[in-house]
Order: sequence, then structure tokens, then C-alpha cells
Amino acid sequence: MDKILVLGASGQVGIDLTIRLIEIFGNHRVIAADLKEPEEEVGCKFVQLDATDKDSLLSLVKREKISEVYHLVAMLSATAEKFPIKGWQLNMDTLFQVLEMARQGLVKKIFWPSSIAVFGPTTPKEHTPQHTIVEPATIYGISKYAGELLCQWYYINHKVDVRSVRYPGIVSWKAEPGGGTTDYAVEIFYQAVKDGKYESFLNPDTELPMMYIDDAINATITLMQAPAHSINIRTSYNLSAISFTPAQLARAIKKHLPSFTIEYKPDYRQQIADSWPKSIDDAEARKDWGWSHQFDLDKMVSEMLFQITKKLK
Ligand code: AKB
Repeated sequence: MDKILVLGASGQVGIDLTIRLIEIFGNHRVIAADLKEPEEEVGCKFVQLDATDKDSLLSLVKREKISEVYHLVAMLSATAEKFPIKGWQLNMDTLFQVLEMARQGLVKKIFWPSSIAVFGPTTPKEHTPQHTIVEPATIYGISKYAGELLCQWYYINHKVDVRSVRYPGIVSWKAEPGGGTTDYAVEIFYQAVKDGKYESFLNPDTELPMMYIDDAINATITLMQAPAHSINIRTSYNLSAISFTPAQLARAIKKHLPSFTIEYKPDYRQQIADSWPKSIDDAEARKDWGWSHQFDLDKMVSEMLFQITKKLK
């Protein structure tokens, strides 16, 4: 039976996505792979794999008869600014490899996330349209935009069924993110529950597009299950749920934890955040494959505080 491979299964999106795929397809059809060993039992076969090791990846795909790949491996915005060559190589080489495997007919369908980081300082900031000025200012954003065009090239020229969304900042509790500019919106919850205070590396009024993990997983699965004829965008779909600032998030947390305090000490990540949109227009995703989000700010904050309090007990 053909199997589904999650590359980057121990990461922020990978953990939740693997659980959901197992619920839908059963654990015998899902293979989780990552360089990092999982902290908890994943519920399906786990393979420790360096995604840049082409031969190991190819033999895994052949051995396990992989037909679908969710390619989540990436170096995120903040880290890739420090390691530009490594970031570029990780983000691009692994995508190329998976697309090539599809061109050769080994893999039938690919999911690969892009990001709001494809947008840059010259992009309209409010309700950023699907098709607009795209001049990313970070290595991560440049790699994501190049990746989008690569996906489209493989689709047009080689009929590779590769699907993509531009993830906003993802807020989750099972796994903490690493190396992103939107990570503050996860760290703040852990610090609020543990210490009752948080020092934000972004200014209070930095508004960014964000999404609760359950919505991100739903979007991913819905896109992958949509009939191919409904997918009209083969670069990457704009995807949107909520937008908020650190100050607004802190106020929402204070409703549950009145003694919570926040201080602001912006660092180099402020410049990255300032280059990104404040809100995204995702009308195409809503029209083409019926996307809609479920979590607003208050619902997300309640769920995050509930889950993290339980986890840290
Ligand atoms: C990051 O902050 O780098 C990521 C992203 C927006 O893609 N979370």
C-alpha cells in the first residue's frame, strides 16, 4: 500500500500534522522522518533522516513506496539570517530533491509550505493580495519565493502535483517553534504560565498575520484532499486567520491571568517583522478549495493557556 511521508515530523507543524494524518489514514500508512528524534511516541514508524542526504531520502521513498510527501523541513527566518548559505541549501536542495522524485514518477503528490515571508517592504501591508509586489528581504523569504516558482515550474512543465500555502505565524503548544520571527507568540504563553511575565523581542504595535495550529493543519489537509482541477494557484495560496500585535496578545492573556506583565526589548527580528504584511487576503483559497478558519484571538488564547497549563503540571 502506498504511504505518506512527513519530512520534518518533529517540528512545530510536523508533530500535529503527523497525528492528524494517522487519524485519517491509519498508522500503517504514515511514516514520520526527521533529523531530530521525537520527544514522545509518534504513533507511526519513525525514521531518523537528514533530509539533505539525497541517497537516504531516495532509498526511504523507494523502500516504503511513498506516494505523498509533506515536506516541512526548513530553516526559518531568524536563523537563516545568521546562516544564509546553510539556510538556502536546506530550504532549496531538499525541495528540489522531492520535486525531482515526483518528476521521475516515484512520488505522486507533494505538500510544501511557503510563508508570508515571501512578501517584503514594498508589498502592500493591509489585506495583502494573492498577486502583488513580492520582494522578500530575508534569506528565508527569498528561498520560499524561489521555492514557489520552482513548484509552479514542475507543475507546468512536468505535471507534478505540488500544492502549497503561505503559512502565517503558527501558534501551537505541542511543539515549540525554533528560529522564527513569529515565535514570540508561542514563547509568551509558556512564560505567562511559568513566570507570569514575558519580554517581547518585537515592539508592542507590531501587527502580523497569525494562525492557531489546528487551523493550519486543517488548511493543509483540505488543500491536499481537494480535487486537482480546483487548484488554480500552483505557486502558493495566501492563507489567513487572525492578525494581532504583541500588546493585543498580552491583553488577551491578561483576561485569564490578570497579574501577567509584558516588557518590550526589540532585537534584530523587529526588522524582519517590519518587512512583512499586517494582514493577508486569502479569498482565492476560500473560493478554490473552501478554506475557512475556526480560531479567533480569544478562542486561541483560551486553548493555548488550557493546554500549556495542563502540559506543565
Ligand atoms: C517565521 O517566523 O520565520 C515563520 C514564518 C512566518 O514563516 N514562522
